[in-house]
Amino acid sequence: MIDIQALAETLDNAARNATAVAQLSLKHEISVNQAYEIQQAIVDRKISRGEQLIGMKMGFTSKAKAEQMGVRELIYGWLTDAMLKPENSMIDLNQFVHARVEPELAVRLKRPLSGTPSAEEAWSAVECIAPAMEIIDSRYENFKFSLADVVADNSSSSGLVVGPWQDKCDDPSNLKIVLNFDGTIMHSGSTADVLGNPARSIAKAAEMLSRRNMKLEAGWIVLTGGATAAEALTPSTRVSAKVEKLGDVSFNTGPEIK
Ligand code: OOG
Ligand code: MG
Repeated sequence: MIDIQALAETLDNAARNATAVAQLSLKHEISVNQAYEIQQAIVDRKISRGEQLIGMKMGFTSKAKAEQMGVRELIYGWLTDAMLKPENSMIDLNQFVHARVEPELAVRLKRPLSGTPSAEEAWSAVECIAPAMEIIDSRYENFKFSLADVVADNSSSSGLVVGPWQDKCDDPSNLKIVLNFDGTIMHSGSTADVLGNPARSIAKAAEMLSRRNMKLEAGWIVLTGGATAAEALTPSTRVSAKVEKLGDVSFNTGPEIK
């Protein structure tokens, strides 16, 4: 037997104190289902502190990410308003354990989505799209985890920065996407690297939520998943991502870390 609430508290406190903890799987046998219950309990704690749900993120939708982290299953995690950082803001790295950043396509939904939609159906529920970056921060030592560990840890969700929202294009399946640090390309790829088409990631998100009796809601943001490997954030760096046809999104990191 595992104590869902106690494990949620451990991970929630690790995030709040920016202090790494040991992987849960080293001491406990946790199923993926139980890991999603721990994840839910963490979000419930955030909501009881006044945070609001703004959407969700998909993870391991690209080969580059799956290979970097050694997890091949699709995962999801929750996004709250406290995680949304303004574009061009200065982000203090002291609030994280060992944050990384990855370039993603963000979408906002105009209507709910549930069941097992096709990629086309999923794309038709999208209102607008934006270039985005996700800041991920595993609460586990050395950024190492099993599938159940990372799911329990809200799939490493920590922050997101979203560029200008704009009308969706007809076909999001092959847009070049680049991550820059101080103008130097760190990683580049294509939206095609996200399950062949980021619309498929949205469809999968609906499907995964349906299995847990939930659905994607109108107005939610969905981060469709890192198109490239993630890069560790460094102090005093101008970080930006560019998505073909959609433009740039940027932020700066603060001058020093603990
Ligand atoms: C888990 C989160 C994966 C993505 O976009 O693939 C993810 C991690 O890499 O720590 O957000
Ligand atoms: Mg991501």
